[in-house]
Amino acid sequence: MFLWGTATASYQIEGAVAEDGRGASIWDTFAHEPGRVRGGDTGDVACDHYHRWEEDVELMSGLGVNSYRFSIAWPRVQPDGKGAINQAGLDFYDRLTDALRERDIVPAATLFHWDLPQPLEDEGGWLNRDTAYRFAEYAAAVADRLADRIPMWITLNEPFVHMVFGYALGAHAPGRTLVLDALPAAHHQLLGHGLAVRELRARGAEQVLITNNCTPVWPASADPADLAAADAYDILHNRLFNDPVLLGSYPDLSAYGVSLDCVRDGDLDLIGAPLDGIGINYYNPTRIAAPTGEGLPFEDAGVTGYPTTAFGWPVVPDGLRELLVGLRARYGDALPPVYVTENGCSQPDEPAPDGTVDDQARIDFLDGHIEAVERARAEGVDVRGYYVWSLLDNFEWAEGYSQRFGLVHVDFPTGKRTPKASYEWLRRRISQG
Ligand code: GCO
Repeated sequence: MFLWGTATASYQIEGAVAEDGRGASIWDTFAHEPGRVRGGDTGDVACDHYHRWEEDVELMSGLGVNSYRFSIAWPRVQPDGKGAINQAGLDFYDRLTDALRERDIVPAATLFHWDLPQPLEDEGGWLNRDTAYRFAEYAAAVADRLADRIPMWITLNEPFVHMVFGYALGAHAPGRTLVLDALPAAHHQLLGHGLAVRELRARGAEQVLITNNCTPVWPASADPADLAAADAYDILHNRLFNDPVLLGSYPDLSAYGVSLDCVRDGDLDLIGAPLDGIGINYYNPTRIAAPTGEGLPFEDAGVTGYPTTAFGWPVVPDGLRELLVGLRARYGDALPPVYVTENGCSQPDEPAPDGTVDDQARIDFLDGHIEAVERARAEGVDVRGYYVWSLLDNFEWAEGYSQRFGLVHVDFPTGKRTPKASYEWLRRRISQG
């Protein structure tokens, strides 16, 4: 059964950050630090999904999706990131899971979508190898409660983005600016993935995946220096996270003067444990040139000549086909079934005087990318699902509420939901199969 879904994440939609025993996450800390988030926005209330979840499930039911990808907030389950389990925190996901199943919507739960419990960050976060073991304990506690009713588990969301924005550049929580010294955060997240796979399997989890953010990498020219820079970026963005989970080995980093000294014997056997699928998040291709200064072995050359989203991201639907076909070419039989676990666009969506939201640009975006998935499937790539980012306009990390990705408009002061034109378009498109 092909899965048509929408995707969200706990800190971006839930709100209720101090309710029912939830502890602080690194995003609670980060968002409350002046200057970190556009407009001083925080996820304190967000879409108030924690209280309005039944309405949101009804919206999904009306959309006709047969799956919903959400994330479980670690700080709701373990406020300290370890030790005692907060049952009230698990109760919320229990209720949500049962409501989804009653409507024949397959729950797809992401265990970590960047809201690390602050006490773990206080001990080094993902720079600390112990965090990987705390993550496995958390995964076990959640699976004890929900593995019998959630068939699809995604351990991590985009470890690349979390490492780069959170630990290398500082644009996201926890706001570290370690540049290449952030690489241990990549390995420890992946180690946590491998340890969690073992715990999930031991509890009968039906499907276990990881979600990686991937991008086709285009060299700025055929100049050897640009080709080499594009290879370097492909290794950092894509292969550093796909190779270990699909091949059980890291790409060769020696040419770049870096090494993953934190890797220990046996780690890659754990990380390379077979998966039932891989989640791929796609937004746009990346064009890379040779560096003009010191530092990183590549430079973003920008993708021009395409329409752009409100975020300024180029809209290149065929990039998704290229990415999917490229993954199959690189990994062959090592590539498990693929789920596009995020694809969407931000647009300047505001309701017209009559209350409607005409987001034709999003309709065009989705139409083009769904067609790209169909072309990839016709070329033999085993794609089994497509999830739109996102069901609701939500907290877009450092951009706060300034970027609207939803199929449903959210008036944040009131929480009022308004399905956009793209909601109705997608409902019809899903009904066509
Ligand atoms: C990501 C995250 C989402 C984002 C979305 C738009 O891919 O960065 O998974 O949380 O909100 O992708 O940037």
